[in-house]
Amino acid sequence: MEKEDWWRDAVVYQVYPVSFQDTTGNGRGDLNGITSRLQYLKDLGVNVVWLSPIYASPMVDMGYDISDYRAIHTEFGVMEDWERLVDEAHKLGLKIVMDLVVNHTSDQHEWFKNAQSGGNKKDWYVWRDKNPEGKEPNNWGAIFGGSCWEWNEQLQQYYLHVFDVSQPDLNWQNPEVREAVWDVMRFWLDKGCDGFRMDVINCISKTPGFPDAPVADPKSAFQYGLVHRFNGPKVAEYLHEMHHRVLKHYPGTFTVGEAPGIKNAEQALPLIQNGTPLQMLFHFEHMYIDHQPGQQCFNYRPWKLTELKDILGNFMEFNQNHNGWDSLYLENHDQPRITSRWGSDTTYREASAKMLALFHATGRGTLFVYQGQEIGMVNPPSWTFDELRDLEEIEYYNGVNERNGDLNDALRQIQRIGRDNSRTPMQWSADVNAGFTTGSPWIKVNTDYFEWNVAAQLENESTSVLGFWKKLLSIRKMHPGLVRGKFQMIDYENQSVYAYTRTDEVAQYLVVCSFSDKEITWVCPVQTGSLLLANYPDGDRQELDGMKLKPYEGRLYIYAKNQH
Ligand code: TEU
Repeated sequence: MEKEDWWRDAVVYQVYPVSFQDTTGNGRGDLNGITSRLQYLKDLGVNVVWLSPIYASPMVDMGYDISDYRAIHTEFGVMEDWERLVDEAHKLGLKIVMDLVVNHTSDQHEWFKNAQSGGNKKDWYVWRDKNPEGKEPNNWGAIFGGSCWEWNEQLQQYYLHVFDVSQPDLNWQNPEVREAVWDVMRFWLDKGCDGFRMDVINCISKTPGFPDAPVADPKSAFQYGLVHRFNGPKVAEYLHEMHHRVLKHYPGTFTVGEAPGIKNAEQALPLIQNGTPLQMLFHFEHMYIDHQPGQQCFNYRPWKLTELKDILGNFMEFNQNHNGWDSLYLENHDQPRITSRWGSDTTYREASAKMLALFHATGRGTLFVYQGQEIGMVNPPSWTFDELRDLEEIEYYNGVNERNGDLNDALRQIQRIGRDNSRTPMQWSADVNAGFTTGSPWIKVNTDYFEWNVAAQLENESTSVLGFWKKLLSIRKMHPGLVRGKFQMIDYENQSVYAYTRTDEVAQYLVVCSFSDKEITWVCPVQTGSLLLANYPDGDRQELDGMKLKPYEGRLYIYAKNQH
């Protein structure tokens, strides 16, 4: 029998369908491609597969702009392909989680087409008159640039779009909208879908009265772009309604809500305590660590390891004391590759990819692995403007251009932090286009695929990043203390070593991760025990003055409690 809270132990693998596996030769991944790789995912040790959106969409925001919630985007396949994918997944004991994007629709959705011509669904979206000066109702900027308000000539009103102009926000205050969303959810759950990742779910309620944001220039800043547009007073109420109307009738359904702008665990708790209304959230605090406050991600801010410890440590410690639960992610389709970001994508690529894997997979929470992370994929070394596909990067580049800014620097920032870095095709083999497509790929393939690919790493499991991930996931499965046990940070002040223990009735685990690119010595303040896993072959060097840690060294120790 499956445990009621099975989702705590789950290892979720995020598939970005358009970049995963093409079977038609059109250069874009598809559902049959995902089905063909399910055995690979099973062998890796995951048990849930989350699909980024595969619904009908004009693809302005790569499927996060949905034009029909009940149809499959034609380039991904047809409904029978989805059904086969789910059947095959279930046969292997894998669950399929869908992306639920219901803060906004595409402007090509029938609902919006009806609304913008003044039909009976007008109030399904958010409309406002001009202000007394004949301008936009307030100074809110859209996350992808420009104002949040778009004028409609026919209705003589503006509609609200927190993201792109082609992504009008649904009006969640309207009970008909909520009813329509519950129906969409039931539709997929009845068809065999096992749960949802809910896109920007804390955006479904805005600050009442729509007051101005504190920053005058509405074009500036992503994080200010969250103020008043996210975390309105009704988020919890709507999600509890979702629970009562839908989720509780489908016990065991997996739920994770994406929640940018949730600043700490206290703020998250009402949405996840004891797994209701949602089981967990994706907060963004560790992902914002290298952003200038109040500015877009493209503006770099240096950071210290203790800041990362503050963010992640506080979430874990608070949640374990309050029946909350963490989601653990270091990559997704909106973030650059973690090995490039926090590790080294040159000299110490393999070591740092493994150290970050160890760090990631030994946290207290549900584990989310993004496609390609398991083989240590990295950002491509450079991007030209013509190679860019992501609207956020293109808007940013155009903005720099308009201000006569430094365009080479813009491309460097995009290479460092832009969203296309994680959207390059999955590197399956050394064959043409990394085995992703026989056609012409929709986005460039990282040229390092000759060396860095799944096939090569399967052949060298004893040394490869992929082999390391497999070991890690099987260890996590065999040692529940690493998932559910108590988390305790140790040597907090250290700016090079991130170390903690995880403890349950059976054992105490010690995780030691060096974020330094130099060899360092570390004095361990607790009992170490015996080595379970390390990312260097001779990874147990201890001398009287402490552990000798190589660049990006990571170690996992176990100290059994019945030991003396
Ligand atoms: O993301 C929300 C979000 O806040 C990020 O996209 C953010 O803009 C980015 O990380 C800043 O660099 C979700 C989806 O994951 C994303 O792909 C969509 O574009 C967005 O919502 C709109 O649906």
